[in-house]
Amino acid sequence: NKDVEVAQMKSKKPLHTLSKVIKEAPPTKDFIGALKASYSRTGMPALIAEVKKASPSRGVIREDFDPVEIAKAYEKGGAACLSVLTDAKYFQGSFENLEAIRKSGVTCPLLCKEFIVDAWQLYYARAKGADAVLLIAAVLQDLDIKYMTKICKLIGLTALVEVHDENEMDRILAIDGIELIGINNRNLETFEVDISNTKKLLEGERGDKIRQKNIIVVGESGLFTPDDVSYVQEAGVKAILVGESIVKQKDPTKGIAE
Ligand code: IGP
Repeated sequence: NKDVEVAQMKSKKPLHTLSKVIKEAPPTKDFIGALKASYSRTGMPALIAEVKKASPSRGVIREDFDPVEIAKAYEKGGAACLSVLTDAKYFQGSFENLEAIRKSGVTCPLLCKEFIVDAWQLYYARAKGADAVLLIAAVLQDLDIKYMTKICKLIGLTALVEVHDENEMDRILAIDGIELIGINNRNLETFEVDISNTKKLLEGERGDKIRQKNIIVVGESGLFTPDDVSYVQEAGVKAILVGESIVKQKDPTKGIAE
């Protein structure tokens, strides 16, 4: 349970300690800027490449997992941004991985992939080198999302707000100041993946509203082939978040498998 884990971490690194670290830390990198630059340079959805060792649905994805080597390969392969899993219980990730990648000379903006349930975690992620964080609409109330996106702005973090159904999308579109929305094609309860979910949530009035608000949409999960990428691009995404299909490749500089 995240709340217990966070309470323990909090007692070791209280907010006043983290504030000091953040004050002395270099400024964050422009996550959305990097996505836009990549999209306009290539005409293809910008790649957010995920450093992911394991998942609850797949078990261990890559045995010889070296997070820094994989991050470097992704950057070399043209990723616009990286996503680093920090959750230990389900994904065998860690904040050490995030920190090590930040310190390794990799220059891509970094998304901290964590189940955020407490605003303290935003400060912690920032202190460990994150430029962006994930806020999951399925686990947060509207008020939490409003409050957390404000804190993110204060400390220089970009918030990627994740939705997976129409109801969550409508909730998020009713909140002001959201700049980046991720549509998860994986149902977090059943683990079922269906990439038509991205298309479904971008149709009609929802799509109109997203364009009016200049929100960048990220297609997340279950993208394996160039056809999958074209499909979500046609649906309206300007960025994609890809883990499994690239993390398991012998040469992760190659991007989505041909
Ligand atoms: C990557 P995939 O199918 O390419 O490995 O998926 C990413 O979308 C997925 O890891 C993810 C995720 C999340 C993980 C999306 N939302 C929330 C943990 C928590």
